[in-house]
Amino acid sequence: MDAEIKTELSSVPKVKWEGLLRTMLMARKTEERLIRLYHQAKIYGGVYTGVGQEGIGASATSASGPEDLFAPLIRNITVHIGRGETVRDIFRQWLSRANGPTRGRDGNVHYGNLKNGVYAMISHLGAMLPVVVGGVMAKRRRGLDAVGFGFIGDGGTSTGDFHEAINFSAVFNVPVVFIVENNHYAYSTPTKHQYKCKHLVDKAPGYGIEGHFMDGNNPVELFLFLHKLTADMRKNPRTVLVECDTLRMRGHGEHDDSSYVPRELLAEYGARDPIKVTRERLTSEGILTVDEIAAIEQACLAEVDIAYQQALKDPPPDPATMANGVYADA
Ligand SMILES: Cc1ncc(C[n+]2csc(CCOP(=O)(O)OP(=O)(O)O)c2C)c(N)n1
Repeated sequence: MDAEIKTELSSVPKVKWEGLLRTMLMARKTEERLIRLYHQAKIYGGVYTGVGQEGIGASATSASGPEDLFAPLIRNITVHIGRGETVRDIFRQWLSRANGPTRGRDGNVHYGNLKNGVYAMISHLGAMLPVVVGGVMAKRRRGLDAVGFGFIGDGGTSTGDFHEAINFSAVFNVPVVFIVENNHYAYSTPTKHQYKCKHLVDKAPGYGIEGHFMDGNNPVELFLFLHKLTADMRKNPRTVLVECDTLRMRGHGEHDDSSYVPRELLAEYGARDPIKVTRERLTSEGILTVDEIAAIEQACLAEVDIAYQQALKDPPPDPATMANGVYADA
């Protein structure tokens, strides 16, 4: 590792590194519990996780500022956690509780929290990208220092909405980072059937913007990069495409055994698990000790345990309120 990066690492406050690790660990522990709940038939609908991809959302939220806006997708639980959502509310959402973010209504992944600058996603891939571009424009017109983070998968880049959003954003120099999480498969469709270019980031010059290809499983480097990039985008507003290479370590959802993903590929990326990579790097650099990391992990596990026990006890929505919020009040 070169001296320049070493200086950068130690120039970041320790609390930031703790936050990056905590977001990933909290996400992993929460999703491990959600997977179990799914197999116990306690979840209504599917369970879609970001296991193996935690470094991307965690790096982006760690690099973000208070006015920033996020459009996460199904694999970005780290965005919710990194922007301040409680795991108690996340479990309430997945268990369809009346006191959860969507009050036990709508799909379990369709939640957000505007107080945290996180839009609730809808399922149509690409559809949230123009929303985050418009949200950032609106905030900046009010003089607020907002940068946007729009998440999309390799498959989602084939949608018309992706093209329209990135082109519009580029033309108007809206400071939005389009983060492509390239996890090699769109459900069972491999990337060779998705696009013809070598890397998706090769599309950036066609939009007249800069593009960066990053290792999505190296959160330390990704955080440092996004931190620097977004600081610069605040001064010099522009749209940037960042492709993060990663792999989905579970099925598309828990109903899917992902037998179409070669086991060697899973082993290769499993050996570069983002949490493992971060742990090793932060300890070898002397930023955090093994004991400090163990304490963070224990605290996450305890919080997840309390949160899910609480959510299990919380009430489901009252059927009498079924039509509430569907029609405008007279
Ligand atoms: C516009 C649109 N087309 C199809 C779907 C159905 N669909 C849901 S997830 C998915 C695969 C998405 O793959 P990718 O964008 O690579 O994201 P990943 O699931 O790998 O994170 C598809 C085709 C959808 N939700 N929206």
